This record gives sequence, structure tokens and C-alpha cells, in this order.
Amino acid sequence: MRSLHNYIKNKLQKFGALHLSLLDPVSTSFKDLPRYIDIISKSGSDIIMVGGSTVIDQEHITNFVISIKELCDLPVILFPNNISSITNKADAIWFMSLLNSLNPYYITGAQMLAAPYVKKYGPEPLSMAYLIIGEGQTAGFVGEAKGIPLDKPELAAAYAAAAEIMGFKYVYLEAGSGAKQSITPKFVKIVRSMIDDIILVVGGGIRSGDIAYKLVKAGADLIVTGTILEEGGKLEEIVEMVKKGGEERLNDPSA
Ligand code: 1GP
Repeated sequence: MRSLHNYIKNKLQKFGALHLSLLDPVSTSFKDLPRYIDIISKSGSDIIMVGGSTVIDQEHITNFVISIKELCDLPVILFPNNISSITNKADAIWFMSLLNSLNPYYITGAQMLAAPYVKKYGPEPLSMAYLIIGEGQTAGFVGEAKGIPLDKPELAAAYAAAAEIMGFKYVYLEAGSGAKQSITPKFVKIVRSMIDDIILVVGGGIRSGDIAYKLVKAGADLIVTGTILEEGGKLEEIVEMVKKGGEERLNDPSA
């Protein structure tokens, strides 16, 4: 079985940055799924993420992932909000620790409960330090996060550096799904300056190709968008600009 982590690393070496499309099984009906998958496939998005911050049961998420797999060949990564949203029908799972939560359940508790299942049945775990920036919308509320202020990027940079030292493979700067404002390129640049090999993921409130491009140029490796699909926005333009930024970064890493 191929490793999705290696797949992501190889694609990053080739394209400089990737785009991930988030589908929330709570707000996306099975009826809408074929239309969404069609838009995602045509946009050139690289990976589908499945998850949301509110309650979902294992049977629903399993059927949701199976349906996606029947509709396209893109890899699927689970983005769980709790131990109930795990299924080995996906290719991988963001095995996340919400480092700036005030509740240890979201830092190590849920992970302890989930690990035996994931070790035994899969899917491939991709270790990720998850950081809520600002209020973080539903994810910030549910995860009891002490959100990092948008004007304090140095705090996120310190967390990201800690994540790298602790051995996480990915760090996710999350403004929260549907956030009015995304994390700024300046914020990302400061975080990037503190880390080396850990893969930097940025999401929440990204609604234009221009901002996606600037975030990649500032150092984001993976760009996540979700709401734009539900709002009927131009996913294709965002993906195109992610790839443009990635290509430019590969050609001139100092830019
Ligand atoms: C949420 O960052 C993702 O975890 C996506 O956010 O829905 O605002 O694109 P949006």
C-alpha cells in the first residue's frame, strides 16, 4: 500500500504547494456529493479532506467516504473532530493534537482512545499539530482553544517550532471554517521563518485565488478550502493560484 505522506512529499517536491478540498459530512448531503466531487476533480485539487467540528457517527462517515471513493480517485484524508469520526475506508487520517487547547482531551486524550484502532485497522496516521488562530469558529469553540491572536504570529511560530521538535510531520494554522478573515501572509511568513521540514498547512476563510497565492508565497505548503464550494465560489481559480505560487517558490525559494 502506498504511503500518503510520501505521496504528499513527492507532490510538494514537484509542485511546491498543494490544494486540499474539505467536505463536511454534516453540511454536505449525499445528493450534493456528485456535484461537489465533479467541481473538485475539474479544479485540479489534489486531496479531499473529510470532517467537521460537529457530531458525526462512524457509520455516516464510513458511507460518506465510500461514496467519495466511488465518485473519484483522489486520496481522502480524515479530519476528525473526535474518536467517532474515524473509518479505515479513508486513505489517511490527520492524527491531530490541538496544541493550544485548554482541555487535555483534545491534546492527548482523544488520541490515546483512537490510537489502538488506528494502529490495528488504519487508516495511515499523519501526525499533525493543530493550532487555532483567532477565535477559530466552531473548531475553536468545540476544541476549547485559547486562540492565538491574529496580531501575535510569534506565538504561533513558537508553537510550530515546538511541534517540529516534538516530531509532528504537519502543523496546521486554522482560522476556522467560514472565518470572515483568513490568516494573513505576514503571519504565515513569520511562522515559516521558525520551522524547517515540518509541512505547513493553512486554512479557514480562504475565498480568493489572490490570497491563496500570497499564503503559498509566504510559506504555506498545503492550502485547505471548504466553504468556498458551498458558497459556489471559484475553486478552480484558487487551485490554479496555489499551483502558481508553488511553482514560483520552487523556482526561487527566497522570493
Ligand atoms: C476548516 O480550514 C478549513 O478547517 C477550511 O475553512 O471552510 O473557511 O474554507 P473554510
